[in-house]
Amino acid sequence: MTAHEVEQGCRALESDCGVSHERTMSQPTRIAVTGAAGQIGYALLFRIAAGEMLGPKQPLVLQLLEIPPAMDALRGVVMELEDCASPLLRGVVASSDPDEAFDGVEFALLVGSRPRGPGMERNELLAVNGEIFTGQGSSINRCAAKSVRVLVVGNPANTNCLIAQKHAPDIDPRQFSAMTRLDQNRAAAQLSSKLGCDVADVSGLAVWGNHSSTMFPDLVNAKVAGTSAMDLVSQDWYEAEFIPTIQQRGASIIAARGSSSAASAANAAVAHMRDWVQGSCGETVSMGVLADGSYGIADDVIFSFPIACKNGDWQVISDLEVPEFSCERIETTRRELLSERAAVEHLL
Ligand code: NAX
Repeated sequence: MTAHEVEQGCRALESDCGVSHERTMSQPTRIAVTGAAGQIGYALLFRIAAGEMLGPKQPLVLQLLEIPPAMDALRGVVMELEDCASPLLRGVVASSDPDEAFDGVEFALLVGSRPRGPGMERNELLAVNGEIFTGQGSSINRCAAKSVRVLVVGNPANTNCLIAQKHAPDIDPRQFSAMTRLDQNRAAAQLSSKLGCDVADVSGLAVWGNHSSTMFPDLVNAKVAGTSAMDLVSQDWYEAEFIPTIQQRGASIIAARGSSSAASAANAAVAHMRDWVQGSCGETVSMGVLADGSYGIADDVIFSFPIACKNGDWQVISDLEVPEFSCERIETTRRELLSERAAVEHLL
């Protein structure tokens, strides 16, 4: 374990990060991961089992959901988890029954979804995946702990999250989130590479809107070692290179690797949950959450905002600068989310 990882784990014991104390450190926490035999699942499960999400003192039970044709592959993953002999891992449940996988879980990472097939229209993809997330939302409502925190990774993540949330009426909507942390990490890495600075020097950087090619990575409120990022880069680079690079990064990885990002997605999922539970210690993080009227976005959509996490909860960071240029891009991604919402209206 690196010094950084030890430090992250130890954050669970520090009060100034606003740590949630609702979990007792000796009782295993149940964590559901769907699509557990997939690429992201393979990069994610071992990191959770090693304590990178909930800290090095929190025992856990992994409850893994897959579809029946993938149960053999999942059996292999379970054997590998066993072979890690992780002292924190107190049990693994592998199931194709959502009610069994979500039973009593305090965390649910919804990774599994149907990939877009050849010739499949976006609306078809929304509908096919929508059905998965209606069922999983209902199952979470029936079977998970009422305090469950949900992260949707499977695409289209924002709208899948909205569907799951609508089917879990007994769970506080604030406990549902969609992942845009990978986009934020990509943006921080591109900025640090452009400026030749450490990625740790970048702060205040967030991604607004949908996890799609309309997302808006916002440099106006970002700082690099305390200096405004916009004082260090040109508007031209920001508009013509930075924003399109982040918006197209997923596609660039598919083109180069032949399959979509997996390790970096798993890394982002761990960071998203870790910061939500342990606090973001004053840092800005991007999370897709149910729009609450912040920055004038009051639609019933899951929208990524600049967020601060404290005491096991999150708040949209208010009073950020949103100039006309940013407003236009936020409006574009908002409209896309509304059109996705309209396409799945019958599932809500
Ligand atoms: P894989 O195709 O490798 O794995 C998906 C797994 O989900 C498969 O094993 C499949 O059997 C399983 N699955 C399908 N339907 C299921 C269901 N109803 N219940 C349980 N399991 C089910 O995809 P992978 O590379 O792991 O990506 C998973 C999802 O993450 C995709 O939708 C992908 O587009 C999305 N991503 C989201 C990102 C984000 O930032 N939000 C970034 C990475 C990734 O593109």
